[in-house]
Amino acid sequence: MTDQRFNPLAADKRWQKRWADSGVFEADDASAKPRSFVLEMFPYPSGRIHMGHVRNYTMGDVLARFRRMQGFEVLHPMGWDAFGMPAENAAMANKVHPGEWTRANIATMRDQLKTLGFAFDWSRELATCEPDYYGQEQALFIDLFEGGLVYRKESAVNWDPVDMTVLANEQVIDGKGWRSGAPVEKRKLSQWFLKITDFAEDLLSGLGDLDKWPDKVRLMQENWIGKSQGLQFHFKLTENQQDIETVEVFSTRPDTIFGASFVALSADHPLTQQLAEDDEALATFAKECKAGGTTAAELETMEKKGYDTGLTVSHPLDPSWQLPVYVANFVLMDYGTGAVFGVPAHDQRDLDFARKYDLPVKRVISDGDHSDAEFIGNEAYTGAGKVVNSMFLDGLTVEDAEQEIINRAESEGWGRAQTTWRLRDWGVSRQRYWGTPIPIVHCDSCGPVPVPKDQLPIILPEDIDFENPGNPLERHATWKHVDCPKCGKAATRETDTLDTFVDSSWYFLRFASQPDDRPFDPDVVAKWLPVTQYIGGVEHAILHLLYARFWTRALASIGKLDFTEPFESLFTQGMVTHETYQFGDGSWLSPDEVQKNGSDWTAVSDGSPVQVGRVEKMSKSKKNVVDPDPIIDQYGADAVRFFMLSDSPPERDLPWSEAGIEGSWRFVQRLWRLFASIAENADAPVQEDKALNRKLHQTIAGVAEDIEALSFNKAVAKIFELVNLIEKSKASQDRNAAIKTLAPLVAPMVPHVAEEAWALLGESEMIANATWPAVDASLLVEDEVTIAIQVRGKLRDTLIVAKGIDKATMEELALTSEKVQRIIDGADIKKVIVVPDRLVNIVI
Ligand code: ANZ
Ligand code: ZN
Repeated sequence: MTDQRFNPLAADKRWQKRWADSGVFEADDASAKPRSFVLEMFPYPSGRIHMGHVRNYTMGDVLARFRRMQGFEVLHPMGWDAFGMPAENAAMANKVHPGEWTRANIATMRDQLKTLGFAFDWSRELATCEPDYYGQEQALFIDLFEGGLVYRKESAVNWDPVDMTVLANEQVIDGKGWRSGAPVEKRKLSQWFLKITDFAEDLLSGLGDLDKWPDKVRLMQENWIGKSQGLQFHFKLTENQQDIETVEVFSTRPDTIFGASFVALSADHPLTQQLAEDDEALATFAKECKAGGTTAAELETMEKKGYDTGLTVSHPLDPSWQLPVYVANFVLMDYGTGAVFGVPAHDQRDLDFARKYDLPVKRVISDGDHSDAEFIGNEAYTGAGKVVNSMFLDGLTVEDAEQEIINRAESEGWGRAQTTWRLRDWGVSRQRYWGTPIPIVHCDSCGPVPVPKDQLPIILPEDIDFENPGNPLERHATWKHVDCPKCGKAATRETDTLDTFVDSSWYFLRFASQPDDRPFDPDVVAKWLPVTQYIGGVEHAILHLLYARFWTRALASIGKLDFTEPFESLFTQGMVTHETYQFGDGSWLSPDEVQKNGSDWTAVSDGSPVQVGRVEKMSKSKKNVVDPDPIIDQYGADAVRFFMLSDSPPERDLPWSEAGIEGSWRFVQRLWRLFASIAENADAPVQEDKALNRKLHQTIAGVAEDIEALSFNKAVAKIFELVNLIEKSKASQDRNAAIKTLAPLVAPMVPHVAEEAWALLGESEMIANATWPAVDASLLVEDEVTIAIQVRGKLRDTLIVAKGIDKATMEELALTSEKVQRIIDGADIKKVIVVPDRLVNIVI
């Protein structure tokens, strides 16, 4: 007799080894099958796998395994986004080399992933911190450099004056250095930029074709790219300021030009700077403005402040009308022209400003009820309407007035239609050690010279020290000093490394093809790309996904690729969440440090009271983390995988619960008992079980559809229903057959128990090589219907009848129903109404 219990401890390892030894999940570039590239965002090797990874990779794995069973050649790779700050922080804290720390983490996490039985093609594993990867990235950087897509520009960095080092944005906390606590200064450094703005229009219009991406992600990218169309024009200064005669502004609402009440300059505007030379109060004000935040959210909420320069400008449509010129903290220098005209009636920010400095507020757009010139109240009207109080624009719509003003400005020569973008070129220089060295040598005679490709990779030196703050590459005695590749004179290497987002902008290409002598083979890449299904966190909706789209376009523009969108379909999964626990003093406790006594929660350590807080994303800072390792040890990989799929729709959050994982464990055991029951029922009668067969084939079709749509929880629900029905069915050969078909049906989700069952049922091939069960379409249509039987409109009975029976038979069946006869009780039947396949209503 077969073991009544499935023992994952033994089975998981055995099957994982067989998958690895046989290489079943290695993708074949030469295969003639249709292809599917299933990719989950590769992890940063922070130390251990967390539940978010488990959920993400389980989803991808189910799809990858399912597509294999459907006859696709599947590429499902895994690797490591291995450069970045945490390794340097660990180096400083623990005196361990960042490489050693990173590689040890990779080893741990690789082992953890293997215990979950993911169908990865490990032969293509890559780590971005290894020279065979980043050396090829250096080659691509040089290609882009030679293609004119890389340039150098002065740009501000965060400078810690105590640690004498550049800080990454995330190392600046409330304006202070994270280690020194010293107020951070802005310093200008020459840095490398990639010309993503060359592709702004194309990155924007390309979003229109990404119909398998979530709308919210496309919208976020659209907003980030930020295309604005409007009018750029100048106001004439009433008196020239040295050589400055005009103030250039950009507006998306030139239709409101007659509602202007002031002009505002950015604190960094050249005119502001010139005036500040002789105006100490203005210089102080400008300095204050620069200290404030510059994010959109900060600008939105901060108090609007201005400084009256005393200058005036004349209105372009009425030279006798003069407007005051302010310097204002809400005007950014690096957007538009760094100067605006304010229309308080129709812009909230301008209205706040006007009320504060007592400036005129003139209505120029009617909201239907109002057209008075004097605008009352403190809420700007930003809606549509007809233009009023605006001379020749009166009566036009907002759109028509915009066009009219643009035409006039262009014909009179004081302005022109202009498109402005929020997107900025991508600064990729990082003053850090643990990243891809930028393959450039600086020569006094030749300038920046790219390192010849045959000298790549430029390998990071190992003998570095983290005793002193800053970038160890700058202090390295020999690495930095080289001869110029062009003229041979003494020169220095670039000591900046690349932003780690560069590493993740092309890794999917390297997964598809990884020759030794170049970044990828475009012909092989063309076979696999674009990625059929990409799965990851919505936190990457903007930067990573935009940079990857840009790199693909940039490489296409220099002839290295012949497609522009890397990810055909994108799915962003929800978070794994857990309750939070706190002591009265606010300090956090982890789930295994607390226990429930009756309705109260207490600390395991000393029984002191604990407060239960909100269910939130698992995070180390709140300690509400459940480590996958002991859970896998206890319940086995399949139960963990199944729980990740079953409880919530994949795009929503999944609250971790002990009850949930136990339920999944029990379900795996139920499956096993069914598989084992076949042997016990070997002699069961040959007897048709029509209901079961129908359910089976509906489930095969439904689960396939659900997995294809990544609606894993729906697929799980269907499998539950089928299993319930099988359990209730009488032993028969049909039942045995249904159970056997169940194995490939659940194999993508719970592959270990499925393999074990397959072997038990006498199959010599692995289920990993099995095909998806065929659907008998004739069983998908229901051939029975339930009809309602009413007496005087009231439901009295229901009957199951063959679909499509004639009216007379329906009537006869209804009238012979015992329940119905009791109600009629010999009364006269006046009328019988029959609706085919639906109901019979008897009127007495
Ligand atoms: C006049 C006006 C009237 C405006 C009105 C808006 C409403 P988007 O759509 O985001 O591109 N602006 C232009 N340059 C700016 C800068 N450097 N810093 C801060 N604000 C700036 O925004 C364009 C609008 O933002 C422009 O249109 C300008 O104000 C302001 F009823 O001009 B508007
Ligand atoms: Zn030189």
